[in-house]
Amino acid sequence: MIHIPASKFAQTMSITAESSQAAPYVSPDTVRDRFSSALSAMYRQEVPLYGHLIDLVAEVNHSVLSSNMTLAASCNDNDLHRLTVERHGAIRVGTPQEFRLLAKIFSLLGMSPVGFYDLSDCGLPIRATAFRPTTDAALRRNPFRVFTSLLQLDLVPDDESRRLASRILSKRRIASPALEALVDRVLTQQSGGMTERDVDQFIPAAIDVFRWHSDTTVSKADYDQLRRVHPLVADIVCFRGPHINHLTPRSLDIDAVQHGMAARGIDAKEIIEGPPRRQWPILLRQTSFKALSEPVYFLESRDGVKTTGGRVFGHHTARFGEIESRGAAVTPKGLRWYQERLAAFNESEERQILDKKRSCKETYQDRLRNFFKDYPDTAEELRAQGLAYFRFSVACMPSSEELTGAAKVESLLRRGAIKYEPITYEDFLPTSAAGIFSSNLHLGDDAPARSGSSETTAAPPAENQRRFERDVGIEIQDTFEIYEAMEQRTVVAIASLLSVTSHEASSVLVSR
Ligand code: OOG
Ligand code: NI
Repeated sequence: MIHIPASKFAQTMSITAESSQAAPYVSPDTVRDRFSSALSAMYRQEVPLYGHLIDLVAEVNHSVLSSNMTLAASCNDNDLHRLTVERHGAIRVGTPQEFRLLAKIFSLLGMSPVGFYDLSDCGLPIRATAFRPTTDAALRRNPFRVFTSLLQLDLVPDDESRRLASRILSKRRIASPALEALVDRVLTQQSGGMTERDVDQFIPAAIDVFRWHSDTTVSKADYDQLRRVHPLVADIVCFRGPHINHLTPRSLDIDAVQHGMAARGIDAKEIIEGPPRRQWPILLRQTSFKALSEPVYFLESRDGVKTTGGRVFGHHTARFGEIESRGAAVTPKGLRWYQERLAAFNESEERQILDKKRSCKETYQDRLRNFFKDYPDTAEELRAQGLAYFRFSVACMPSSEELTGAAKVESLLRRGAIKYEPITYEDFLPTSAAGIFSSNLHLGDDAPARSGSSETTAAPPAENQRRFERDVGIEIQDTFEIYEAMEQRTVVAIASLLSVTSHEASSVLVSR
C-alpha cells in the first residue's frame, strides 16, 4: 500500500491555494462548499425529515439572533454564512482500502483526518477519525466534516461471520472506475488541483459514493447473521457503499430545537448528549431524531427462494437526523475535567433513577448541571485556569504606555484592551458518539455509553491509533495541536503589535 502522510495532502493543498491565480485550479474550499451543498440536497431528497429539521434549526437560529442583539452584532458576515452552511455527516466504511480511497476523495475537498475515536472502548466494533478542514480560512469558508468509522473485523467475535463479512466486502467497489481514475490523476499529476471540468465530473461521482441503495448485496440469511453479530456490521457490510447516515446542522439553541422536535411529533432522542447548557458553552452538545426503519431488498430469502421480482423485501434501520451546538475547544485539562464530571454523573444513583423514568428530560439537564457546578463558566476563568483555547486580539492600542514586556500585556489585559474569544470546537466526543450510535441502533436508547476503559481491547489506546494509521496508511492529526497552534498565532500577532516578545505575551495570556 502506498503511504501518503497527511502532510503531503496538506502540502498539495497549499500549493493549489497559492497558485490559484496562475493555475486554472479550483480551490479545495470551493470544491468542499459545492460538495457539501450537493450532499445536503441529496440527503434532503432521500430523508425528507432531514429537510424539516433544517427548517426547524433555521427558524430557531433566526429567532435566537433576532432576540439577542449582542450575539447578532458579534456575528460577522462570515460567522453567519458559516452557520447556514455548516454540516457534519457520518459514514461507516468496510475495509482499509475503502477508507484510503475516501481519504483521497476528502483530500480533494481540503479535508484531513483529525482525532482518533476508539469506539471499541464503548463496545462497538469500529474505530474512527473525522475528516475536516483545519485552517482558520478554510473553516470560515465551510467547516464541513465527516465522522468516518472503519469496521474492525478483529473485533467481530466469531470466525464464520468474520469470514462472511470479509468475503462480501472483498467484492465491493464503492466508487466508479472513472472516479478512482480522476482522483488518482489529480493527486499524482496535478499537484492535487482540479480544473472546473474535473470538479464538474468529480462532484456527482463523489456524491454517488455516499448514496443510499435500498437493494442490498446479500441474502436475507447473511444479513440476519451479520446483524446478530452487531447491527453496525450488517449496516457496513450488506450495502453497495458507505451511505451517509446523517447530516447535522448547527443550532444556536439546541434545547429549543429539542422542544421543537417534540412539538412537531418528531421521534427525538430523549436526552442531549454532551455538557449541560452553559453561559460559555464548551465542546459539543448533540441530539437526534431516531433512525428510520426503511424498506430494503435482499438477493434471496432465508431458504434461498426468490420472489417473482427476484428480490426479497425487508427492513433496515440506520439513517437518522442530528442537531449539534458547538462551544469552546477545551485544553487537555479542560477535557479531563469534562470527562470526570460526566463519568461521575453517569455513575451516580441519580442517573440510574433517571434512566428508569424516561419522562423527565428537564430533570436530566438539571441533574447534569449539578455535576458541572464547579466547572468555571466565564471566559476569564476558562482562560486563567487553562481550560479552553482562545483567539486574542487588541481592541484598542494604548496611546501611551509606560510599561513594557509582560507587565504591559498584563495591564492591557486588565483594562480590557486585549480581547479574547473562545476558539470553536471543531471535533467530536467519543462518549457522545457512542450514545448517538446506541440510540440509533436500538442498543438500549439513551443508556449512558460506556467509556474510558479499554475493556474490549488488549492494546493500550496509543497503540490502537498507531495500528489504525498503519492499516489505512494515513497519519491522523492531533486535535489539541491544531487549537494550540491557532491560539498561538493570535498571541504572536498581538505580541508584534505591542512590541513585546511572544514569550512575554504568552506567559500572561495563556495558562497551562
Ligand atoms: C456516527 C456517530 C457519531 C457524532 O456526531 O458524534 C457522530 C455514526 O453513527 O456513524 O456522528
Ligand atoms: Ni453526528
